[in-house]
Amino acid sequence: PVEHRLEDYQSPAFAIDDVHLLFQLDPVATRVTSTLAMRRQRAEEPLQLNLENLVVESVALDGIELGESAWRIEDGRLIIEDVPERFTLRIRNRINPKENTALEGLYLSSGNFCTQCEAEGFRRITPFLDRPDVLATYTVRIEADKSAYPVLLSNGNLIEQGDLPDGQHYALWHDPWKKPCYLFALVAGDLQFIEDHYTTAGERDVTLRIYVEPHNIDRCEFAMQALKRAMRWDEERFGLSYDLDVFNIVAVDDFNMGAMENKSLNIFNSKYILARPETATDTDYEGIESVVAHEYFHNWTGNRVTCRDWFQLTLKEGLTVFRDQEFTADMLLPSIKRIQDVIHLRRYQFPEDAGPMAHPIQPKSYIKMDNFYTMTVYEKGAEVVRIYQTLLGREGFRKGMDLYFQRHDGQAVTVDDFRQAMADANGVDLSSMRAWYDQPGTPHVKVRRHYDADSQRLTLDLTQSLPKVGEGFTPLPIPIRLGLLDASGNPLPLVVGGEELGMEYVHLFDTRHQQLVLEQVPEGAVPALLRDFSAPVILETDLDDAEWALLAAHDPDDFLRWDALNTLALKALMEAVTAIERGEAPAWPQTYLDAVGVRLQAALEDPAWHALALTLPDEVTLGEQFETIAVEAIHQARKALQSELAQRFEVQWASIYDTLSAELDQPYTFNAEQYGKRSLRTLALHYLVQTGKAKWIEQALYHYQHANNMTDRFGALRALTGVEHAARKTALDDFYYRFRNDPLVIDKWFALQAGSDHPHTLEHVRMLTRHPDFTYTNPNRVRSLLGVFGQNRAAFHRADGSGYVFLADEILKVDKLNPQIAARLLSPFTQWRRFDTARQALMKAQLERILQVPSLSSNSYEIVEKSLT
Ligand code: DPP
Ligand code: ZN
Repeated sequence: PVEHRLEDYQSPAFAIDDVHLLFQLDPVATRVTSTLAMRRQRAEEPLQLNLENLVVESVALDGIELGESAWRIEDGRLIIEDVPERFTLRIRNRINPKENTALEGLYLSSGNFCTQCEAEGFRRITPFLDRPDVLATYTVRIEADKSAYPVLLSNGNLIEQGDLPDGQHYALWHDPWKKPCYLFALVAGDLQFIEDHYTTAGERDVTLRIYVEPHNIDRCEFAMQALKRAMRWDEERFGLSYDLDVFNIVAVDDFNMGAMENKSLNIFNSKYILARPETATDTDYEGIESVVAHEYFHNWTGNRVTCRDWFQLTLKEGLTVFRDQEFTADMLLPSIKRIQDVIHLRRYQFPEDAGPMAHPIQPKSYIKMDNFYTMTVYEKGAEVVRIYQTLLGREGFRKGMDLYFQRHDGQAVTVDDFRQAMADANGVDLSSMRAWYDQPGTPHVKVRRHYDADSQRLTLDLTQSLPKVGEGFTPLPIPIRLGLLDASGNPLPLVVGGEELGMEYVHLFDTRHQQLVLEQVPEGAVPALLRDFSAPVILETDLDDAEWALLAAHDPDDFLRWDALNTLALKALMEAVTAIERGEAPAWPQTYLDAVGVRLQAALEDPAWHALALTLPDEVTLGEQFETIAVEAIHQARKALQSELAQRFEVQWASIYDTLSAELDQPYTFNAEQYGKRSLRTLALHYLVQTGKAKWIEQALYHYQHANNMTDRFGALRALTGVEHAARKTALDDFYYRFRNDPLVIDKWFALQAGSDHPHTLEHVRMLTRHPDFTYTNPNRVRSLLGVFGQNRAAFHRADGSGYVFLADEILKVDKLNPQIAARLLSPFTQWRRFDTARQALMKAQLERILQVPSLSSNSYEIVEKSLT
């Protein structure tokens, strides 16, 4: 496998200005004719077009057929030595969509044709300069059987359509906007659509359509409304309007990613479009709204301004995730969204950044780009974009965005161009931000306090480090949003250097070490640091439990209050883990139990926040606090605390459950208020079931059976899957038969069992791979069973290693069909060094076994190889 490096970047030797494509669709032998208007940009280089998995039938230069000696195919390239300054190249080639189980390029999903070209799938359609800095206009003619494929779609505007002999028909599409080939899309199939309209600020009437398979036509309305909300929001917040008269979305069942932002023809994993209250949970609704918005927002951040090369991926992804986060915050509740995102970041990105696949948000090298669509590039990338906004303010950030589009519309640019636009628009120097793009790992910020009662000064001794890089790291600009509370929890003004800075300010900590001196600070005051999680760092303070409890009770920042309680829970759990490892029973700190008691009293005042605050940290996040992850002790500690909180507060949980049940006795709507109430009620039910009392298990079964929406039904089912009781099987069987014709819901059924606490989860999952509804060719199904299993700490890491052998076998099966998905499934193995020596050896043995497989994909090879070195 070849490694690609950022430092080797060279601009393309040829430009392609205009592309004409003819598709003669056939499931096993589609013919593609590509006519490219090309221009030499560097002397004395042969023309080299990328290609993969296709058969070239003929090549013609300026209308003249080239003999076999004039071109050759070598190392995934079509090479033509002799070409003039300007020329037209016509290539005919053949592809087999039906055999395409990798789901890159042109493939079939439920018998319909669709495409996925990002990052490097276009080369599986036709030979091309498959790189994002080659921008062209596209005209696409599609020919296909009319009865099997009545709908024919591509990017841009429909120019013409009509019938052809032999039951065939055609459609001609033209996209006036120049784009890189990764944004190309084609869809052909038996689809129906819903239609709506949006009028832009500039009075352009845009026709909006969502295409689905006919049986899903009643599940698209929410996605359509979400799209319209996103279109309006982008105009209001960023002044960005849509730029064509049509915007189409197509939902398909077989899709490697969540969705794809192809110009004016977004293709979605049906998981992020289809929803009805009976089949989709609140979380699903939230996901749909944010992914629809995310892909729409790419029209400006990604499509109009694109990436120079794939090392710049975070330029469009970090920025677009940030934009969709801000959108969801406005649609739902800002503080709830922020807490959710931080939980997610700590759970998935922090471990990645600490493991062997750690990379800067701008990676410096890759073997398969597909492996770098990561939590780091996306979510940490979004945190870095957020830092600009924190430093420049919303208005300053908007000025930077405006300048970015003014300068770079129609170009393929770099993260440095983005940073320069932010800096120039605000007249500031942002060069130190480069450090966030160049270094892997989560920064640590250590805070030590010195209080001098006589001078009323509180000195904060700040130290930053970057353990992943070590001593030689370059300091990062870390904005610390801070406030101060007095000993009774009242906010105090901040005074620094004699200057009154208000009740909150952002301190920029941008060196290895700094002292921040707060003045006029009374005895017992507590600093509130990193409000709103103002930077993606690990904060190590010297606050004691009582101080965290004070913050948990009184800090005005919703995020920090949540984080304070979460910190108390983590500390309690860490002590419990240590106790369990010593063979002792855990003792729960009174400060923490009291803090929970206080929260329970107030829970109904703000259900959404309390649902988050009263959920214990997950096992992975807890494991990250330790050098060596003690699988059993962590699992036991968390279960023990859950059952402690369940029993101790049973009365409170029951009362919350009853009150919310009465309030929720109304038709389902997806809105922030109901969402919050449902979350808290489900959490209460979980705790009640954890008491182990038969009456609560029966209540959960009743809750399951009488739910009028999927959020409630699934919440109850989840509570039941962890228990050893007949109700578990009753509910799981019922769920399966009720929804057996609904793949997205059956995915939930698989996922629930794969993620279960049940002691026999491995056996269940093994059985489920033989279930008639399990298939290795559908990514959603594979992720639901095998992906979720790999994330299940207790089941995957069984001490005898049987979980490892099982998953490795399964990954090898997937790797033959779909390397991208296989490589993702490997991620739990990459953490092998974090476990005890026995588990390390068992995991490593599986990685080595995988590496020995001669036909291993380069996707999987890259992950395994990097994990072992
Ligand atoms: N479809 C992926 C996303 O939108 C890659 N562009 O993030
Ligand atoms: Zn994206």
